[in-house]
Amino acid sequence: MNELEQVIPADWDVPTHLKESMMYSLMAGGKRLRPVLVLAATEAFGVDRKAALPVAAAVEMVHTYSLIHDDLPAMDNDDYRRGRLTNHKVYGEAMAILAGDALLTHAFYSIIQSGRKYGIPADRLLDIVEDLSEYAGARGMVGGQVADMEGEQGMTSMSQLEYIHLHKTGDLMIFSLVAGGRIAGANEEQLDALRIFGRDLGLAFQIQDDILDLIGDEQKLGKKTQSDVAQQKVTYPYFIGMEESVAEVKRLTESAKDALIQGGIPDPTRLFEIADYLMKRDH
Ligand code: GRG
Repeated sequence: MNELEQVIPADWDVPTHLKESMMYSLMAGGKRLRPVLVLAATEAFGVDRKAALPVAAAVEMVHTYSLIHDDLPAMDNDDYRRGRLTNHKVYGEAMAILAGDALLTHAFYSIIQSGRKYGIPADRLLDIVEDLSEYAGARGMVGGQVADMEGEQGMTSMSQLEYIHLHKTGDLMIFSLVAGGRIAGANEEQLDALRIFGRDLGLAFQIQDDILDLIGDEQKLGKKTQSDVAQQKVTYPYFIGMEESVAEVKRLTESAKDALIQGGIPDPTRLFEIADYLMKRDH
């Protein structure tokens, strides 16, 4: 996305290694799911997606920061992400932490810029900034990450697992959809519909992740049976089995789509397509 390439203006005086480290992870690819949700939500109201580009870039910056920090030795200690070496493997731990911090901070700048560039009213920007602080922070993604970390040390219940999925993964998706709606001037009922869509979609996305993870593990372990593998990781298939998990992804996708119809979203076609694509994805 061109918008991402230009997030740090050329005339800004930013230390070279910091800029490189930020751009290394930001431009490493990935599905760009969250920006796509912002743009599709704006388009669902017949509004030009251009005005939503800075907010779409902002949510990808927040997502990228979370991946950089998640990969650090103090967290998941991963060597590869998005098909290349993780940020700290290339730039060192200290720079990876700072690149993540800078991406998170810069996301808020990008949102404010959308007001200046495209004339989005200040009250809408205020709501978007408030939402991002909540959905990405302690009550949102960071809280979900902490619950996940703590869950790894002891037994996780089904409701704890749902909390982790909803916050760690779902909240940025809800933010993306609601922000797209806010840019387009959606009313409260429509914003609620986008929230429900995001919640169900986020949960379906994560259950599908669990399913794909299990299939991947099985292929690696060869001889082990599905249930042997499922018993080792506390995931949806662990609690309700593979078949039920697949059915749950379908059920959540349908209820997500239904919320958009009930909530009077003028043209949800693209959002429907995204929901269907996610349900069928194999990576
Ligand atoms: C460090 C505050 C903090 C949070 C980390 C996002 C996250 C929270 C952890 C990443 C680990 C993980 C596998 C999370 C669950 C699903 C998820 C969010 C996967 C990554 O999102 P994708 O699949 O990634 O959209 P791409 O690379 O396609 O953007």
